[in-house]
Amino acid sequence: LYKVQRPQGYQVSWHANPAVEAHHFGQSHPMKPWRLTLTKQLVMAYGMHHAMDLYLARAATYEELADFHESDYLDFLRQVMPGDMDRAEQSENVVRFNFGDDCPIFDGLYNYCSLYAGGTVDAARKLCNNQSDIAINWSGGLHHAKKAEASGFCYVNDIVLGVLQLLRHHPRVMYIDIDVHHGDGVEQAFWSTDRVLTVSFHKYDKDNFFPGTGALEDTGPNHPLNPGAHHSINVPLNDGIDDDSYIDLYHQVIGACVENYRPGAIVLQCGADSLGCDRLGCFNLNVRAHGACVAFTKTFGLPLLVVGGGGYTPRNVSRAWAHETSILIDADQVIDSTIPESVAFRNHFGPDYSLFPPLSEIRRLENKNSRPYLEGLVEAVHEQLRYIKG
Ligand code: ZL4
Ligand code: CA
Ligand code: ZN
Repeated sequence: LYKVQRPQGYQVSWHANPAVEAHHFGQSHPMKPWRLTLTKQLVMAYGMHHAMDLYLARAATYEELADFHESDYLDFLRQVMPGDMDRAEQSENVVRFNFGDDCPIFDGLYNYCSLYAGGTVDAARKLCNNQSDIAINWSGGLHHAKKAEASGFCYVNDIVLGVLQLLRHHPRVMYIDIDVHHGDGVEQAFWSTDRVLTVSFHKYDKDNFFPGTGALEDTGPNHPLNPGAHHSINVPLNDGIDDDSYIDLYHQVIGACVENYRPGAIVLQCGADSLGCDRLGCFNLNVRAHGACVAFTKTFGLPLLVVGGGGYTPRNVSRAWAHETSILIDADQVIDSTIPESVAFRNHFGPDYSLFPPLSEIRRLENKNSRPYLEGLVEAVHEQLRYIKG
């Protein structure tokens, strides 16, 4: 075990319920809650749990879920059973609420949803009570869920619930999403308000990449008197973006957003499907570059709610989230890049047993984001920020 010194001056809290990890979306479904087990094993093998306050996440109550979701939808979510997908009397709701291959009905579905949502709500409340400065829920980050619809492996939008908690104490909250997919559910939930600035970086290809939204031009409601106008920021990217371009872009976009909007708290969705070698993703980031975004976000010293999200190559998801945990507790400089001998499931990390395998080399992808294209994105975002004053 490695000795990690508790950093002086700020508290990091970890919110998780191991019951989340045991749920299965079904044979060959890309979403594997088991990646959370792997993450936790790494974090513990490095001794990072000694430097955080550990909380067992409660299940969010029905009423808490109803802060965002419609009761018709929650009632269905609460009572469906595996098999209902093919049961005639349920077929209307299965279609209406968008259940199917992406969002299957599996054993314990409502339990799964209420536990990951409970973690994010708890985390947000710890930040509001000043009992935590940085609160982490790697099981959250399910950014596609709508108020009455499941979408893209997401059923309950824990991020929206967390932001709603933070809005009770902070006039302005900024949401940042580095998942390879567009954070459409969060954007939509806060589309018409200037109290939340949403920023998503994602692969954008309207007809060929899920969910097909998040164009640069989609900046909020078009009516200038709608307070939400200009308060959605979209950074649409092409395949193969590399470490240096992404970090540079992130610094330029997020630096300017924080400076102009002056949020009271930040919510960061750390979807790990933006890493190279992801089963569904098409970016070419290494673990260090993904982590550099987390590190930069932390430099503002604002209350920070960190959630997970996508990530479909479990060994790399756990590497990224363990590395990011070490950044958040200020221990990234003291932990060994070789994965500890003591870690459970260590075979998953071979043959290199490194926290930082060369993901960008393993599946070489041409960077289809030219310098001028990226410069144009930064220019457009800076232009948009001229309308925003916090
Ligand atoms: C799968 O193998 O692009 C689901 C989904 C289930 C198992 C057996 C069924 C086989 C890939 C994906 C048929 C599956 C067909 N199984 C799925 C338009 C689509 C309609 C559904 O990271 N088919 C939909 C959603 C995306 C679509 C991405 C990202 C979530 C997040 C946050 C959500 N949906 C085409 C796909 C498989 C499957 C294999 C799959 N689904 C890949 N991409 C999608 O942003 C957590
Ligand atoms: Ca995103
Ligand atoms: Zn994703």
